[in-house]
Amino acid sequence: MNKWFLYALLLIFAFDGSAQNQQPLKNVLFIMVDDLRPELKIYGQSHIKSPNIDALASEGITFNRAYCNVPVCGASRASLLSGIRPTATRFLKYNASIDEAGSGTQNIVEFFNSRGYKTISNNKITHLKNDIKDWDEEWHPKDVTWRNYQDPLNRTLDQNKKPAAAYERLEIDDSVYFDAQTADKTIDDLKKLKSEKSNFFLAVGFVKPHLPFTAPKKYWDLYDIDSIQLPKHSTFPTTAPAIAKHSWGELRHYKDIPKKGPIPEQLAKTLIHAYFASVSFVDAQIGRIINALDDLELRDNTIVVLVGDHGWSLSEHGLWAKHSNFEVALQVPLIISGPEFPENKKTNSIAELVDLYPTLCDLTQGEKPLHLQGTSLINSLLEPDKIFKSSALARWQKGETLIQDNLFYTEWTLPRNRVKRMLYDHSIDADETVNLAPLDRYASTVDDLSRKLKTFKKSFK
Ligand SMILES: [Ca+2]
Repeated sequence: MNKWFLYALLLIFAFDGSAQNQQPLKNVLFIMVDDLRPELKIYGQSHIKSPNIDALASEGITFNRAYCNVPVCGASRASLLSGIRPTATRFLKYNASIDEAGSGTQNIVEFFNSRGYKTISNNKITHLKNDIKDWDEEWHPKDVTWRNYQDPLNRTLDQNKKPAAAYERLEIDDSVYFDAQTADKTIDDLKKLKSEKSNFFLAVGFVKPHLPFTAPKKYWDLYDIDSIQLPKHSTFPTTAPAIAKHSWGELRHYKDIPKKGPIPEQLAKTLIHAYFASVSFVDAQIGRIINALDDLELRDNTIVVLVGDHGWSLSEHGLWAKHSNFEVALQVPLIISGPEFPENKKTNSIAELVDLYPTLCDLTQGEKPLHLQGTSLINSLLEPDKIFKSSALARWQKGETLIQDNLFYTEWTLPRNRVKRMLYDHSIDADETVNLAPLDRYASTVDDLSRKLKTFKKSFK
């Protein structure tokens, strides 16, 4: 069938529910990777070795500009899965619950259940276990603690609630770690789903490269630590407001990480090495699942989504971990591959994680629930060379970031009506090193962005 004819059909199905009985429904394999920043070859960074993610990108559309709506695990996932944006009173913390979406919302699992799909969650999709009660099946690998250390000392420390290592490099089989077990379970599911002929929404949550960076040694060996460089700008911008800074307590919790001040250079390089190894480990597991999908001949009827829950600082701005309004904490990798989309394409049109739910409604020919606050990305999938969306809105605690084309504007409204602001123009300063907000010549730009931010906020409740 002619490719353009297929695109036209997909558009008709997307906007005309009456067509839904005329074509088999698409399955969805939804892969979420915890704390995966878009430091991947496909994003122009060459030192990460992720051949399986690269291959998936070559079979679909890569979003060069995808952003989370809140840079912390639980809140980001609850927002994505409910299709509702975070506000000052909703989706604030790592352990946010989808129940904060309030009544009258149909979460994405209910959406797929109502349409006869089999819905399965393998490991970390919601941050809290059983936060969504609607899955046909929710599965988690088992260990004494969630950190899943294998080194005996780390295990003992962790079980006694004492800080253990931030990374682990053991000559050990992949299968001892949760992510390999999650891939095993997912491959078994695909086989069953194929034989049952069920339509499925199969959600797979990998937990690396979240801390601690535990990856078998063979993945560390893919990298030469001497070739690992610290980011060009590893200090906090002197022009940025202090409120933009945080003390990255998430990393400092671990053994041998300084409780105050910067991380010594060699340790910083080791942590970056460990993060890379963890990404390569997860990449291998993703490859196993995609291979199974191909081997089972399910690919022609399955949409594959690969996404991270938020970004991560590896010492950019002198910061580590998530929890900030800098782009490095907000940007996520996003790849969508489906039988009817162009292959090996990238789009510069903006995407937000809150857009995924309406996108999956369109891609599976379902009517979008009225409560959804994002916008379907279907146009970007069909015509990746065009810009359909040029803004995004994210928040971290009291800081709200409006991304408008190349401008990244953050505003904090504090007690006694004090306002702190931060502005970066990515066309001249992609690393966000000089805060332009205090400069007179940017006063009208700041006013304009501040107005747009307030208008954007008024567009949803
Ligand atoms: Ca996360």
